Amino acid sequence: PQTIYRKDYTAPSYLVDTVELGFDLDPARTVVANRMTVRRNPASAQREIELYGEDIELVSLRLNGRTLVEGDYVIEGTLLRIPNAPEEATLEIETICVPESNTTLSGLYTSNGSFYTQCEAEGFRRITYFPDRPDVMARYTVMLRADKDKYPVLLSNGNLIDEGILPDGRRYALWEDPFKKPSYLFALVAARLVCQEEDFELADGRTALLQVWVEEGNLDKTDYAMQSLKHSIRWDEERWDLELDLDRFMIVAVGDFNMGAMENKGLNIFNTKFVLANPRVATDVDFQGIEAVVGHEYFHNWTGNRVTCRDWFQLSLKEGLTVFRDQEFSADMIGTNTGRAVTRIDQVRTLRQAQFPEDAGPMAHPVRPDSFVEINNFYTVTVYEKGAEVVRMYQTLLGRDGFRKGMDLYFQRHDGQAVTCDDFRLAMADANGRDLAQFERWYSQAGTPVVQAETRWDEQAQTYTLRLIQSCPPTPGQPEKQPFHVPVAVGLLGRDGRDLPLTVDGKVVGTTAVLELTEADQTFTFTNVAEQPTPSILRDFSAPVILKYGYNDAELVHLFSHDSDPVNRWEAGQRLAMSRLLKLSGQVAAAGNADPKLDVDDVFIDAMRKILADDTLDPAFREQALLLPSETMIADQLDVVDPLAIHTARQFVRAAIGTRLRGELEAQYDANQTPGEYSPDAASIGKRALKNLALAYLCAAPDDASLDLARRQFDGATNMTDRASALSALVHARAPAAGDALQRFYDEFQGEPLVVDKWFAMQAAAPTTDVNRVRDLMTHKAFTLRNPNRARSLVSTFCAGNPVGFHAPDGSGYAFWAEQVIALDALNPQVASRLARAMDRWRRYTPDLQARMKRALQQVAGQAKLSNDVREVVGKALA
Ligand code: HT7
Ligand code: ZN
Repeated sequence: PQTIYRKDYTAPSYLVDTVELGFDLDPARTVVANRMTVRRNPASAQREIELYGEDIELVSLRLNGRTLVEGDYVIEGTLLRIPNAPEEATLEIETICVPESNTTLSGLYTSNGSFYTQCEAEGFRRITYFPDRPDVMARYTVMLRADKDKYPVLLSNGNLIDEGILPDGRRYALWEDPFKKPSYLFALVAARLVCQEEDFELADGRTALLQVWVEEGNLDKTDYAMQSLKHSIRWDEERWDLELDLDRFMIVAVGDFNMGAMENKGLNIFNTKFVLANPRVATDVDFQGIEAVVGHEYFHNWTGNRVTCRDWFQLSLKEGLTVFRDQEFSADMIGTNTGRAVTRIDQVRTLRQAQFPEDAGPMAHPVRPDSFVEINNFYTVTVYEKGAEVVRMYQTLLGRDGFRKGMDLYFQRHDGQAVTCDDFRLAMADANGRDLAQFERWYSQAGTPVVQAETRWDEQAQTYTLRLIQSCPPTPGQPEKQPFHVPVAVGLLGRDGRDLPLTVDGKVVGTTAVLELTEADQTFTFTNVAEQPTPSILRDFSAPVILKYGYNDAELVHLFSHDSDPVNRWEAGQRLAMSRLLKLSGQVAAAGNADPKLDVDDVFIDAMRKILADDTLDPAFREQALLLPSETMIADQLDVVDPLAIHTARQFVRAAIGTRLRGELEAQYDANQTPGEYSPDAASIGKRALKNLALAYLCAAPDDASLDLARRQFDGATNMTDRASALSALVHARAPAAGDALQRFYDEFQGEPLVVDKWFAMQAAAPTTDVNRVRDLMTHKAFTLRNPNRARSLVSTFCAGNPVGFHAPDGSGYAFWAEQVIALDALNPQVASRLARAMDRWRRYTPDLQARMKRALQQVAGQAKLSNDVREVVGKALA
């Protein structure tokens, strides 16, 4: 496959002003008529019209009314070229596609018999021939025609101009989008749907019609999505002065979807998982996900749609910025300081769980990649989550007001344009009179920087010096790195646990100083420091780096008990836990079949006890503080990964907490009940989280009383959060009641696809589940590989979320992985290629596992027929 390089970018040869699309929708043969006006781009030296098309049949092509024949145009692969084209032209193109056979879910496809589109990144070319690149922005008019009974709802972007019945009895609808947009934002839906709708008053007094469209039978699950949409609109108005620019904003839920949702202009299409919720079927995490994703897609209307990307290398321009915006939205919706901190802790966890490993593996790439084979492989945690961290660092460096000035200038300069990450950085710099040239390295250099800290208190001089040394490991294609511009937020705790006032460069700076680390090795001095402090470094996780500092247990306990920065308070607990987990997994690995004689010290257990029982702390924070680093995070700290040893060690610590804090856990279980009507507010969610973590710990060292507690919670639960948590506790504890509970759960929820996904996922993740059990589950009548949510719930959860089962010593998990990647690739390369990434870190495992993983990778790589998506991932893994 061909590699595409950022450095090879050239401007489009022709621009498109208007596009008129006519669709005669038929699952077996949809005819698409495309009439567009094009003109030569003065910024391009190229004189040919270049159009892309994929998996579509070209019926006719006319230029200024003249039918072109082969020779007038040339088709090479997906590129159609028209040489010797005039300065301006009207192109008329007729093509045919087959939506019902489109299992890739890219382009126009059917789901449960209805029509949906997904055009990002390069799906529009699967609908018609077009200069399908984000820097070609045009105005669209769309005529939809379809059977009136099967497809009573016909939707597209923008405003509904006309609708009715055609002489032949079919239904038609004419839509016009007043804004020019890139082709990846085009969408249509033709379906039998119902909607919840509302008129909503915007800040400038206009009224917009808001609609949430779902299949019949799901109208009892749309309230939260609608509420989240209204909150999003209000938040964008209040925080950024950004208004909805359309009279109508639609959300449509579809059961077959590759990702979470898509921000098509005025017609957002969502995976049902991020729309449908009520307390019976959705957990607290589901409700939070809906709020975040509804917000995210809505916020794209400005950051992505009004100002879009010049090319796909700039993807983080819209995704990093929009993730940052949705993170801020979720934090503001909670409002309290600890609430904000808990959302921040979640973000740090995601980075460590998924982005740091990506940055250290074969798919490592900069936030703005330099090359790709398949762009769909670059919708990554690096582009999204690390990209959001990069945006957050501007705010940390410039302050909230400075960041806002930068955003205002960005929109002022670039509204209606397709731009680059550099344009965003320059808007930030210019609006604040700052030089942010070095900051560019966050976009161009891959890898997670390591910041090593050393401190010295000089009692005589009353100074405290902090030496920071930064480095960044090599990544594919980037052997050497230059220093980053790193904001390091620092506080100093006195012996009494309180923050000391800070003086830097003779200036009193409050109790948290944002130091700007720009050199490889730099020393900062705090003056007037009258006692030996405990440093709290990288407060609020001020940069996406790995901080190394030789904290001892006493310092960590001090921070864990007192740090005014909740993120670093949590971090101290994670460090205490991680040191124990690493030591214990080493012991297990070294013992082989002998008894490793494990033990957990009182210092750790007492620190956990203190936090658990501290009723002055929010339950949500306590839950985060008590949650151990995941098996993936532990593995990431080790040179040689033995998944079973890690699991055994972590289970041992969980069981130790369950046994030695039994009384406190039971007390918290009782104290954090949420009787009465279910509500997904932050306080109630925090209580349920702490209560259910207490239950999980109690069942980690299962005794009859704890299992009985879980069984009773399962039987009596009035919401899905409590029900699923209890079921999971029973399944993980291998409780005798687990089998019966699983069956009852399935029986009750078999009509709810999203709950059936949970049912599969819970079993796939259980350490007791091996490949045979997964194969068994694949024969269940509810299983299909064709639906991405279902395939992910069982196959991906097992391969990426069940280290013990997946890494079985006989390699059976890897053989299964190879089989499923190959099978899925024939249906849906995007889903297959995400599954393929479960093997990314194969070189870090024990030699025996490594050899087996390599064989499985080679088996996939050796397939004659493989998508570019999967070939790129396995190729890079083996390189
Ligand atoms: N911008 C959207 C990306 C997306 C996507 C990309 C490739 C293939 C399918 C897809 N569905 C959605 C989602 C977002 O970040 O908002
Ligand atoms: Zn996005």
